[in-house]
Amino acid sequence: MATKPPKLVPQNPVVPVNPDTDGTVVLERRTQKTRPPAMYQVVMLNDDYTPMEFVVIVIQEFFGKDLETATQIMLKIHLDGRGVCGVYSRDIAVTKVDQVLDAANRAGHPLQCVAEPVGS
Ligand code: TYC
Repeated sequence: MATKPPKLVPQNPVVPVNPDTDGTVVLERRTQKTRPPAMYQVVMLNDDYTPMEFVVIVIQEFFGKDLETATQIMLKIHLDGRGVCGVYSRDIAVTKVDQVLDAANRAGHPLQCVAEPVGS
């Protein structure tokens, strides 16, 4: 008759107990887990060909500015080479850029704009 191998009895792992804490575990509460979403500015770039009137209309249409504010932003871009049209969460900013580029392409103007993280 074959002899059975001895049964293996599962053992609890041996964890050394820190005598200072007597095995007590302290869970720390996290004070802040989430950060507000990064914000992106939609920056419009100057060029020599897009009519000023078209830029003013685009800024009013897609960035919700009134005529005076849109004109000021357009002139700033014209003089400085670039200007911020608005600040949004990333998805909204990317959508604004798409809308502007689409409108410019349809009208045959080379107008460019980009979304960039605020503070970069
Ligand atoms: N510089 C253009 C012109 O003189 C006007 C312009 C302004 C073009 C702003 C692009 O983002 C722009 N007609």
